[in-house]
Formats: sequence, C-alpha cells, structure tokens
Amino acid sequence: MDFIKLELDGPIAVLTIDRPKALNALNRQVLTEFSDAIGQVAANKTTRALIVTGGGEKAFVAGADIAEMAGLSQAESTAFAELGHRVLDSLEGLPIPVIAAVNGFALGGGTELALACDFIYASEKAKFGQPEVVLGVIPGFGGTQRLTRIVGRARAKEIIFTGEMIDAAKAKEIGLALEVLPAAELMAHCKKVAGNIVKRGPLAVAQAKRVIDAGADLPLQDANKIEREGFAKLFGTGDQKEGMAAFVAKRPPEFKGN
Ligand code: DAK
Repeated sequence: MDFIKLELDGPIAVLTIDRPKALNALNRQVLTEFSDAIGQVAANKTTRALIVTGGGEKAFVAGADIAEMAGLSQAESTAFAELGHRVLDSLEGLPIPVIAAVNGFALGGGTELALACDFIYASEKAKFGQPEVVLGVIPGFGGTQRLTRIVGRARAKEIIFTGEMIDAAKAKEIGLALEVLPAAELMAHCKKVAGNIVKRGPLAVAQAKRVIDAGADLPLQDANKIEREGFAKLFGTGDQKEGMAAFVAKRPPEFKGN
C-alpha cells in the first residue's frame, strides 16, 4: 500500500492515511487501499480497537481529491460516491470500536470519514468542515446524513450551507469531537482510551456497538427489543462467565472473546 500505513501488532491497531503532500486527500487509490486495510483489520482476530489518523503535521484528511474529482463525468461521480460510501460503511460496520484521532484539517470527506468512526478526539490544530458547496457540489460520502445525526439538523445545515471551517473547540461544543487535546498528546489520549476498552469483554463491547448503532434510528420500543436480544446473547458466553466469576473471586477478568 502506498498511502495507508497499518500497524496491526497487539490489540490496538493504528491506521494512518499517509499522503501528506496532498494533505491526505482521498483519491480512488487511497480509498481502495483504505478498504483493503479495513479488510485486514476485520480479519485480524487479535485486534480489539482501531485508531484512524492522518499522516504528517497538517491534516487528518483534507477531503476527497479535488484534482481527481474535477474531471469526473456524472457516471464516474456516481461510482466515486459509491466507492466512498462503501468504504465508510465498512469502517462503520467494523465490530470493534474505531476512534478518529483528528490531528489537523478534516474537511469534506475528512469530516465524513471521522463521522464514520465511533467517536472523535481532536487536536487543538484540528479544523472540521463540509466545504463542498464552495466547489459547487454537496457532501458525497454521507456527510449530509451522519453529521445531521450527530450535531442536529440546524447545526449540520449551518456547517454545510456555509462551507465554513470550525475549530476544535467549536467541534467539541457541538458534540462533534468528544475532547480537544494538545497536538502532542492526541495519540497518547486515543491509545489510553482504546487501552481501557480492550480490557473489557470483547464480545460485550462488540454487542454494545451493534445494539447502539442498530437502535439509533428506530423507535425506542423497537430499539430496546434489540438491546434485550443483545443482552441475552451474551449469557452463556465464556466472557460473561469469566467477567462475573472474576468479580465474585475479586480478581481481574481474563477475557478470551469467546
Ligand atoms: N484534494 C487534492 N489536493 C489537495 C486537497 C484536496 N482536497 N487539499 C489540499 N490539497 C493539496 C494542495 O493542492 C497542495 O498541493 P500542491 O499545490 O502542494 O501540489 C497541498 O495539498 C497542500 O495544500 P495547500 O498548499 O492548499 O495548504 P494550505 O495550508 O495553504 O491550505 C487547506 C490548507 C486545507 C485550507 C487547503 O489545502 C484547502 O482548502 N484544501 C481543500 C479543502 C477542500 O475543499 N476539500 C474538499 C472538500 S469536498 C462526491 C464525492 C465526494 C465528495 C463530494 C461529492 N460525489 C461523487 C457526488 C466530497 C467532496 C469533498 O471532500
């Protein structure tokens, strides 16, 4: 892979979009490599959390590659949008927690990529935005939908209609980023949070993610039914037995994810 670095050792994987000369902009090659990397993460049974970040000092991802998009026909633009959606859907669908470490510009497809992660931590240098209207188009990788679900309809419209960037503090204020860290502390913070998650029951964390996501857009009663089913599925697993036996024996659990 030319533009993706994937560290797969240990329980916390780190995926870096590494095309700093173009501020990590997403062209078809980057998206295709990203897709391959997600496949590798999914296939690696020792990986229990993933951190996604951008290479270099300036950017997380400065959007879809404008130079490549400029020449697309309508049919090619449909294929490009489908590729982007497919990749972000597979990122969002990973059964393990995915943390976005937004270390700089996250514009257009960059904000959309971060939104497909489970949550976002931002460096003080981060800038978010959906500047597609500046280019005469609209968000094409899910931004109109995922951003609206996170920050609400009016705030999403403000961001998308104006195309203006917002800084990390504003992103935190509107619930887009969970925390803002000094740049030098961002990865350590993400690894600390991921480290806490990977100590927990892996089947339980995966089930919690599935249930939260599956229920998010359903009426409460239907969503609660999904929770009840997810809760019941964990009973009888090795992790449930181990977690409860360890509590009773006053020792730390040793989960095996079975
Ligand atoms: N694409 C391609 N190259 C990019 C890029 C991008 N998005 N962003 C930056 N670069 C390149 C620059 O061209 C420059 O290349 P060289 O000139 O050195 O060869 C290099 O990265 C460094 O950038 P700057 O020199 O501009 O750096 P500055 O610090 O001065 O400015 C900036 C940083 C982030 C403010 C600026 O680079 C910028 O405004 N970048 C563009 C941000 C942006 O508008 N991103 C695109 C968002 S729109 C769809 C599918 C997808 C989408 C829409 C529709 N369909 C198919 C329906 C998604 C669209 C988007 O993501």
